[in-house]
Amino acid sequence: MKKSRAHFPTVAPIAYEGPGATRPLAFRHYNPDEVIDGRTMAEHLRFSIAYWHAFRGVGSDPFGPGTIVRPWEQGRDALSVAKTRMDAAFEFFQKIRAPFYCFHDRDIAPEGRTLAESNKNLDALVAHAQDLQQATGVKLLWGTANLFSHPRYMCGAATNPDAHVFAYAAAQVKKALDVTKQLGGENYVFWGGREGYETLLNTDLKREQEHLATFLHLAVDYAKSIGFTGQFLIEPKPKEPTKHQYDFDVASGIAFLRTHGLEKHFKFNIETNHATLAGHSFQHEIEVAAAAGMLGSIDANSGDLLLGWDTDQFNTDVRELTLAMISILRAGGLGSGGFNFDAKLRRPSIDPEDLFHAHIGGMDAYALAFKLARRILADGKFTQFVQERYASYDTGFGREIETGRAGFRQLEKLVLTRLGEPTPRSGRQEYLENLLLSYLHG
Ligand code: XLS
Ligand code: NI
Ligand code: NI
Repeated sequence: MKKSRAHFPTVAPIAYEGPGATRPLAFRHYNPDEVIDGRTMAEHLRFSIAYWHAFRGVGSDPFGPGTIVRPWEQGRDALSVAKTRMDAAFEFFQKIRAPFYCFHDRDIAPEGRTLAESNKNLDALVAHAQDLQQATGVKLLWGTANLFSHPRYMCGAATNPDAHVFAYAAAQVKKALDVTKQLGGENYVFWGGREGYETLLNTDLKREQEHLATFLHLAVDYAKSIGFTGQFLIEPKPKEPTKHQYDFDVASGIAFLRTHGLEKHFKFNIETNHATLAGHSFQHEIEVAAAAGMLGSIDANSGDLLLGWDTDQFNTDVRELTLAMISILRAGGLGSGGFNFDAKLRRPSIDPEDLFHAHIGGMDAYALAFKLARRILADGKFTQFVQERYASYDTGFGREIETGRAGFRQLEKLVLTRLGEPTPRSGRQEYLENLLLSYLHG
């Protein structure tokens, strides 16, 4: 493969310089090579770059066009631009020290006039990606299909009232699964795109939900038939683009999967900004998934609590991330998942260097949170507090309640004859918040 010219000539690979670093283009907390418990930090954190934001985002919003102009986007032939863009992307992945990336089919290759032409374009770019993955060692965390941008999907893909659109989406996901397997993708994500509705005046909700379940079953069957062993992930989001998205949050996702016999095949890809749009904290969504043994991967970003849409910002809130990390580590980690920066630059951040600052901040914040969470869990103070809070269920009648051996009659008798009125105990929330503060800020 011919060596391409540097697309980020002013930026050297980002080095770890420690908390005292003075250069802005350096890591203060993320040291990819540092070994912790027999694994490097790169292996623990499995950071991934989102192709769509980092390399297809141009800074457009509903009030104006793009502001970000990259030199590699200049050129007439869409396929060769796509290849040069991919060269730039892999140079970035390497320089930012990210071991993984993620993409939608249409992020990496232009859509053609027919499905056959789109597939051909995709094949050309997948071959290029294969070469670049091999040359750099960067791997594919997950693949997915864009079933929401093209006008054909304006009323949904799997939940479209037109079976023709369902068939088209099926064909597109079939191909996306093929290429994800070809590139060694470790997971495959289903984000519900436009799977939801605006008004029940034109919508058969029950039928649409059944169609969505059928679609997911077909995907499971197809993946099995080609020997794709990556983890399937549902990425819940409560609203945007549609008013009522069917995968509202993790809890409704679990109910949906169980209702349709899909729970064995799926875990969750939890996105911070989607959690807060659903009125939940990031940690809540992680904990709900973990409780069901369905914690899969993270789309690392942040919303703005003053805004009601998916602002997809880089997250530097170490407190929020530390709490999330505590739940993730307690659940045993993300397995084949990772932390994918589904986050974009603000519209006026137009310099290539901004892309580096953005990801350095996101990675450092997560790395710091990882270290803090490990310390907090190793000390065990919170764990011990919670254990003691529930200790009455460890023995006696509490144990009988948990093991299903105590009934209402027996419990009534117990209260009437022996227990009487319970003694209230403080939840000590403020004490615990101060304890957390002492870990975060000494
Ligand atoms: C959109 C989603 C999307 C998924 C992948 O809000 O976050 O980017 O992660 O389709
Ligand atoms: Ni996402
Ligand atoms: Ni999102």
